[in-house]
Amino acid sequence: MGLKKLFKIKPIFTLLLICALGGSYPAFSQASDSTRTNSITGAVKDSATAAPVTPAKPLISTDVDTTQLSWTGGGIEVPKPAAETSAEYKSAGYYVLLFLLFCVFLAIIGRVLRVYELTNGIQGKASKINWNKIQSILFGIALIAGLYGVYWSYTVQGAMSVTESASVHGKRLDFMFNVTLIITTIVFILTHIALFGFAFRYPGSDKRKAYFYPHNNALERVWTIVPAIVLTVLVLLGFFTWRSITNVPEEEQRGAISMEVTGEQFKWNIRYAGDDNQLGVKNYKLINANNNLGIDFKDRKSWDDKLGGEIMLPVNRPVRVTIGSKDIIHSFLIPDFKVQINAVPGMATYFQFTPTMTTAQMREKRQDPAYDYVLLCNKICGEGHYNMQAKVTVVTEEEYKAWLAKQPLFYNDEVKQQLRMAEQKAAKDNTIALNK
Ligand SMILES: [Cu+2]
Repeated sequence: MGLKKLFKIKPIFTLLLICALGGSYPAFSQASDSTRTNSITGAVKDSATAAPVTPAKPLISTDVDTTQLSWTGGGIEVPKPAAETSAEYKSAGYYVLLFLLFCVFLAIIGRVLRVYELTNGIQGKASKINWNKIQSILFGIALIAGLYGVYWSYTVQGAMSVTESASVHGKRLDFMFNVTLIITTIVFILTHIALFGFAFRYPGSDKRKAYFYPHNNALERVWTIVPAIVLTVLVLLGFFTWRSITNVPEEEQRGAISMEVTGEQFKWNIRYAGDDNQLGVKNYKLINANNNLGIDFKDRKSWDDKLGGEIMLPVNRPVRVTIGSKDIIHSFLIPDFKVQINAVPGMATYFQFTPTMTTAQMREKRQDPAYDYVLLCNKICGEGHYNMQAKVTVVTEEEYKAWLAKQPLFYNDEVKQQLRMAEQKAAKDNTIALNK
């Protein structure tokens, strides 16, 4: 297609764009209105006063009457209230259209100014607009706005996303994170001041000629060697920190409280090792309705193993978690302790850590009386992934002991009876076989 033809279809394109944007917006507002009236609070504020209109088909499905549902956060079959997610929702298409419209708007301004300049040229007047100056000012504005944006995101969003760790090794990770953040922030700010600052300070001018400076060995050496040293330090720091977290000496392993967490779609099964601090062996072939984990009860170590409905840990005591999975890969994540490792079917992974703050202390520190540590799955593992979590509570040693004493054994009377029956049946089969 020739360029001239392309220019002819431009106005048509603009018109279509505006129509598409205008056309899509009422549908969005309708969708957010209907979700608001359908929300669990049942508040009918805005639409009650509005004139009754035939609703346009909302882009977001609100077929589920959420007034009839109670959101318990429990089972996966309960749909999430639409109001929580979609009241402010606009699709990516909406923003793309908005961006294109903004570009068209800028192009129109550019054209108008061009016409103004051409008219001036025809009338023999010199151009009054100094584009170089305008661009340099825009660079200056971009620098200040950008630096303010960095400051804002560090102070507002940084405070939300980076929290102080409540475990021993977590403090080391925090230190590493801070060192990296400080170094990269300094480099980021200096290079951007140079980049935008020079463009602002030295705009193009007829009176000045750029100095051609192709090479400087000393400079090359500085900006190669300095980053190489800094990166080496960061990588080695990471390497030794990771080793210290994952390679725990054997006597320290034995001194830690032993427990096991097994992931499955979509929950965590928690097993405490009991008085002997040793977990009984498991075999996936033994998994049945009564033996969810496939514990081998022939192994005496399993007799005192305890079932935990949640994770309860004593403060300042190392705990060694054996992590596994019954079906697919999950990921064991406790954000406050900076603990994360994959839960892999068919192999055990381990994480040893020491909590340093009880739940009560953390609540006080955060000034949030309802705050709880939580174990999450950090691998998107299916439709119920979002709900694959378990409460983690850190208490004093005495409280922990009292709690553990109350937890039920895996090796309970029912299991014992079933094992006895299985044994009797096997003996009977054996005698029948011998008599034949
Ligand atoms: Cu999962």
